[in-house]
Amino acid sequence: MPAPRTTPRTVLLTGAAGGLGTLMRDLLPAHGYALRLFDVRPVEGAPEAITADLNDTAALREAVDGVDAVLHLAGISLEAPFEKILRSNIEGTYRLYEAAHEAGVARIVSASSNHAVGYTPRPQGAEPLIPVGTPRRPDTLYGLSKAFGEDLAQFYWDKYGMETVSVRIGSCFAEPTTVRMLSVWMSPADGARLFHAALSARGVGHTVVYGSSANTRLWWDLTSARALGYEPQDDSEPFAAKLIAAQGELDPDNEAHAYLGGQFVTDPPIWPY
Ligand code: NAI
Ligand code: 15L
Repeated sequence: MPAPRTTPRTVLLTGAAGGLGTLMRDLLPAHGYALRLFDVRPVEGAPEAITADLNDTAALREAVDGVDAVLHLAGISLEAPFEKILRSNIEGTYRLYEAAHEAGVARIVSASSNHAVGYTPRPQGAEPLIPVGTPRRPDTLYGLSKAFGEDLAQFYWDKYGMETVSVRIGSCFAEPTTVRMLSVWMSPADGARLFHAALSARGVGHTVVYGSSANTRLWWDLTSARALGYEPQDDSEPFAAKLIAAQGELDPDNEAHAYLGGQFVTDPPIWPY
């Protein structure tokens, strides 16, 4: 467990009622952060949380007032009708950036997704890992909104000098549940380590990183994440034998196994990924 800083930094956590938000509420305080919580849904066990939509500018102004940084996890987290994606992920993220900029917040750590590059063929055999600079190839309207989020972040850095680390998260759940996830899994503890690194590294400008553990079967390059000081401690490999016995190895001839985005490339996307 990392030593807490002497003075916790106050961080606004959007999406605090969600799966990842709930995990980070448990894990980030040990890294020295005091969290202010925000979500359109009530946050269980936290009556002090701000319950509001990302498009509620007055609520956003209150939320960002006095915080050192924002960890932006709120949004539609799967494929959905465009109107919903537009409202939460595109307009909502824009309004958050505007409020943060007006309040002089120095940095946002923003949940992008592997689905911003989901149509990138996964590396096979000895092929090189996918770099962060690979052309964006969204696999869904959802992935398209994450590509927008990355461009928004670049724009606020270039125009206003407000920093962002865009984290293209793989699959951050307690355990990997599919063979694909053996490659893209990020353990919750590594997620907290990565968000901590992204919140505390100096001079990030706009940096894009992949978010995953040090998986034996990793598909992408963690160099830019490690450059922030991220040192992943976990590997999905202990889960491999059981998952492969149940589901079989990935089949390169199966479309849903051939790209980074897994089943998100199918139309419609189907669970499990
Ligand atoms: P989730 O769906 O469990 O949580 C998202 C939260 O955002 C929900 O509590 C929801 O109420 C809130 N929200 C949605 N629209 C909102 C709005 N307009 N205003 C305020 N709050 C709103 O998703 P999860 O898994 O916790 O993911 C968190 C973030 O990380 C999402 O942005 C997702 O796209 C991203 N991500 C997550 C991955 C994962 O493995 N969990 C992988 C890649 C990206
Ligand atoms: C995501 O972007 C989703 O938010 C999450 O629920 C998972 O589906 C993850 O990607 C994944 O690729 O497994």
